[in-house]
Order: sequence, then C-alpha cells, then structure tokens
Amino acid sequence: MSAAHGSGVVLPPRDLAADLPPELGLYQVLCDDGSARLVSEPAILPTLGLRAYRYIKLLRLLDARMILLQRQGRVGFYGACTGQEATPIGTGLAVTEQDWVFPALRESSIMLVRGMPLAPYLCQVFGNRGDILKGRQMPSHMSSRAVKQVSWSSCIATQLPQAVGVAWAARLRGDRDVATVGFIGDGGTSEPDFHNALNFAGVYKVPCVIVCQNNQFAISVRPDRQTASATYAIKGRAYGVPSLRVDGNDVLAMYHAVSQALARARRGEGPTFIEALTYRIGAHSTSDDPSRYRSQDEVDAWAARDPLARLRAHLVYSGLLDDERDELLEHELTAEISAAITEAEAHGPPERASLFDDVYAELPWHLAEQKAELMALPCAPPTHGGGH
Ligand SMILES: Cc1ncc(C[n+]2csc(CCOP(=O)(O)OP(=O)(O)O)c2C)c(N)n1
Repeated sequence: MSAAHGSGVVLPPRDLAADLPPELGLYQVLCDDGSARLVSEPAILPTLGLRAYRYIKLLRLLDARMILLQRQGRVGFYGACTGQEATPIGTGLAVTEQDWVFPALRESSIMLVRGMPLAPYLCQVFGNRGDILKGRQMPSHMSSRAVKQVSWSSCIATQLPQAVGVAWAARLRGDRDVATVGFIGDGGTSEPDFHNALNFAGVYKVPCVIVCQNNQFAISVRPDRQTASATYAIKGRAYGVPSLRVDGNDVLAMYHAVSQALARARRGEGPTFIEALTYRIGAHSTSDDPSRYRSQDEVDAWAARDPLARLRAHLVYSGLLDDERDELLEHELTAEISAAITEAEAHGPPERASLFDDVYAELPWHLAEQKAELMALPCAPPTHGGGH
C-alpha cells in the first residue's frame, strides 16, 4: 500500500495517473476492457470479484425488469442505475455492518449487498401493502433500518448534511466504529447543501465518506453547464477534505477507494471525497427520453467501458468464470427476480383506510369525516403517478 500524493488517501499501488494529484487523476484497477490488469490483492479476487459480479448482474437484470413493469403500469416510477452499477456495488461490498448509508438516487442496491431480501425491497418499489412504509413514500424510494440505509433523497443534496451530521454524532458519542457514506450526483454539487456538508466535514473531521456519482448528466444538463472546475473531486480539496477521482465503472477500484476512505474515517482521520466517474447509460428515470439531448454514438462509446462486461472479462481472464457458469448465474438470478416479483405483487395495494393511520393518536373530527367519505366511495383501481 502506498500513500497517494500526500493527500492522506491511501490506495493500492495502481494509480494510472501517478503524475497527477488524486483529485485530477483517475484511480483504476481494471483495464478499460477488463482484460489483463491485476488487482493489487489477487488473493481477494475470487471472493470479491465473483460477489461483485453477481450483484452487478442482479442489478442489471432487475433494472431491466422494473422498467418493463413500469411500462406495463405495474410500477409507478423507477430510476435505473444501468452502467453505473460498479459504484453502489463496490461501496456495498466495502461498508461494514455498523455504517450508515445516505443515498442520492441510484444506490438502493447497496441494501441488497448488505443482506436485504429482494421481495420486501420490491414491495417498496410497488408501494404496496407489503411495503413497510405502507405505500406512502414515493415509489422506488427504498430504505431499511435493518441495513442502515435511509431513503433516496428526492430533494437532491439534502442527504449530505444528514450523512455528515450522523457521522459527527457518532464521533461525539464515542462510537468509533461507525462511519457514514453519503452520495450525491454531479447535479447535486450545485446545491448549497453539498458545500455546507463538505465544509462541516472538513472542519470537524467527521468520519464520513462522500461519493459523487458523476454520471455526466443532471437529467439533460451536462457537467460543462454544472461547473467550470476541472473535476468534481477538486472541489473537495478546497474544503480541506482529501479527495480523489476514481473510475466509477471499475468495481474493484471503487471497492478499494471506499474501503480505504472508511478505514481513514475509523482511524479518526476525517472525511474523504470520492468522485466516481461513470456514465448513465439509461434514461434519467422512466419519465425521461434521453434521445432528446444526446446521441446514440456517445452512449455506445461509454457502453464499451461497461462495468459488467469489464469485470466479466477480468474474471474470465483470471479463470474464475466461463460462458457456462455465467449462463447458469443468469438463469439463477432471473428466477430469483421473478420469484421476488410474484411474492411482492401478491400483497396488493395498501388499504385505503390506512391513509389516516399513524399521525394522530385520535383522529380529529374533520379527518374522521374525510375517512368516512372516502370509505363510502366505490373502490377504484390504484393509479400510478409519474415523477422526477
Ligand atoms: C432541490 C431539487 N432541485 C431539483 C430537483 C429536480 N431534479 C430531480 S433529479 C435532478 C437531477 C439530479 O442530477 P444528479 O444530481 O446529477 O443525479 P443523477 O440523476 O444524474 O443521478 C433534478 C434537477 C430536485 N429533485 N430537487
């Protein structure tokens, strides 16, 4: 292990842009085509690489199925992570049981890596009777206390002061093992909350890792309209937070970078800011048509650096995967997803009457009247809203 450029960030010795400071360079472990470059710790590759591959593939298949279900009117809204899977999955493999995760919009899958079963996860996508939140959250804004992850943050960037605040609280309470990971998109960096969070984290040296998924779009807005800085990572340096740019399509690089940042946090050395350079292959959400603002050639160029294909190439190169095992895995994961969808959909929509629960110990008269009026209406089929 070597210290990178005196920033306090320690990484395995594989920084491709060794002559650049980490906030301007690009930390990679895998080749662009996944082929030959070796991880710094080959001993962990069989377990780590195969686990990462399984989850990236699960997420790829799951996102495709959810978009189909949305088009069939069975899911109200969905935001896929296609092409960006290496960042949440690498992070999910790096966090430990006691850490809290504050996602932006595309990191729910971390909960699956941390052991959340698929069916209750999908109940939150459907917002149905099996949903622990009783369908009151916007569909697809999953969360789970059991695996220490809060909901998507639809008001973008608001989650970062929360991530920093919880990390600070853990430090004040002497919970030395607890760190937090807060995510933000490139668009979110234009929000004041991003700057407040980084500044506070730097000043109070809180045990927080802030990850910016630079997927190069804030809906249709590109980075050159978002910032005049050379990179997003460089913004962290301005706040005295050790910062680095990582290949967000390289799951092993993401795993190493987040692991090292969490280790720093636990040693009391404060926050780290990671820009994960990636690309949103799919639409912003099921309410978006990206062909209105970008060319297919551009998408194809990025698809050539696909995180799933790159890891697959590396695992095949390392003798850990072949076509037959890969096909078997695909069948297994497809069956797992189908079974979870069937289980989740069996729950049906939330009870109408439950709309009035959980706010007042005793229902005020005007709500009691509204409840009676609603319950007297004929039962209408559930309608799914749009969003984002
Ligand atoms: C405070 C706020 N402003 C605007 C929006 C509308 N909005 C929803 S998602 C989004 C783009 C977010 O882009 P980015 O942070 O890059 O994340 P990405 O969607 O690319 O993952 C915007 C502007 C919002 N939800 N909240």
